[in-house]
Amino acid sequence: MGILNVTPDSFSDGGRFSHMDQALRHAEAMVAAGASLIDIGGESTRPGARAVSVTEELERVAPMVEAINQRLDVVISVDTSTPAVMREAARLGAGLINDVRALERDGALDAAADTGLPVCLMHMRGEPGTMQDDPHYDDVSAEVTRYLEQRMAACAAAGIPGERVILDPGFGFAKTLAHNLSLFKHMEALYRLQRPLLVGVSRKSMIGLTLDRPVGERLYGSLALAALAMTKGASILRVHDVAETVDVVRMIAAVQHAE
Ligand code: 9MG
Repeated sequence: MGILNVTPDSFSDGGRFSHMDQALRHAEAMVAAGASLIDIGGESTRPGARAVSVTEELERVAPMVEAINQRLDVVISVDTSTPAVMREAARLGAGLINDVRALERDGALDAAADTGLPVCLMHMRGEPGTMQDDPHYDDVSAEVTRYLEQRMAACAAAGIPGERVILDPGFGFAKTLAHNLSLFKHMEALYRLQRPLLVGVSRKSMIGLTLDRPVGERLYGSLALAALAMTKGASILRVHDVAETVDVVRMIAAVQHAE
């Protein structure tokens, strides 16, 4: 899964079309490099990020979903917690709803159910603006697993069957470095829920803090975690560096399929 962020200032001025063009070219490059999904997000979920209005988010995401759907043979994932964005993206051709709030927003369960699309439920506590303010867990793997199990139950009650659900432990969301490393080490705890796992660690601070690297120097750390996530059973890797990650995935798959 290649990441395509349509950032706050991208479409807010006269540069709208050139920025859209740039984003499209980036999506094309990721597909050419082997991405089978493109995750389009119009709201930053970085720690401390500001909230965006529904209108702003729709204006950023909808044209990209439409343009990519018309031009590229790829599954479009829409990274949103906003019911109106889910509905509009589905109408325009999105194939997956990726919600870092696990459909907890008012109306999100019903909107996702109405689209009939698969959903990725991610673990987070609180909101991106404050989620890193002293997060605490007694047993991070057990608590993340329990939360995702509860959200699957909420989905089932809203008419989203288990077969349409992908789970994500939410690395970097309301977790310290120690929480992230422990959660990664014990990722197998999530197998109990018997759903595909999506892992997003690309360029994240757990790599920066462990290796003491700025964001531009986290490729090798990201690839190491991508490889480890695959061997731990992850089905989808959400990444910035698609070509490099595809080599890792292909190499591991070749060994896994050998006699
Ligand atoms: C939008 N977004 C940012 N990080 C993410 C992650 O780790 N997983 C998912 N599903 N979405 C993410």
